[in-house]
Amino acid sequence: MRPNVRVAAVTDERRARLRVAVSVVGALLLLAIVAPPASAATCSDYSNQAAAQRAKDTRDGDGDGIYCESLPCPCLKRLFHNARR
Ligand SMILES: [Ca+2]
Repeated sequence: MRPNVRVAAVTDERRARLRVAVSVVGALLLLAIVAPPASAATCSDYSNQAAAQRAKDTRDGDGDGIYCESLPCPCLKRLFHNARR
């Protein structure tokens, strides 16, 4: 009887380790999906709107395709809008 109890304990321990491993992998996958890309910049990384527009790596809050609208010119806003029309 003793060997069977020992085998059962080892199996439970392996299951517990497997659950932990699956949980860790799941958490890492969730982070990879939810986390913003590491290369994302902020508007403060650029000295003017044109530079931010060329890079296109900042967040465009209103989704109009024009990045960092509050930055000073030179600007590419006009060129961008003319190109879309
Ligand atoms: Ca915008």
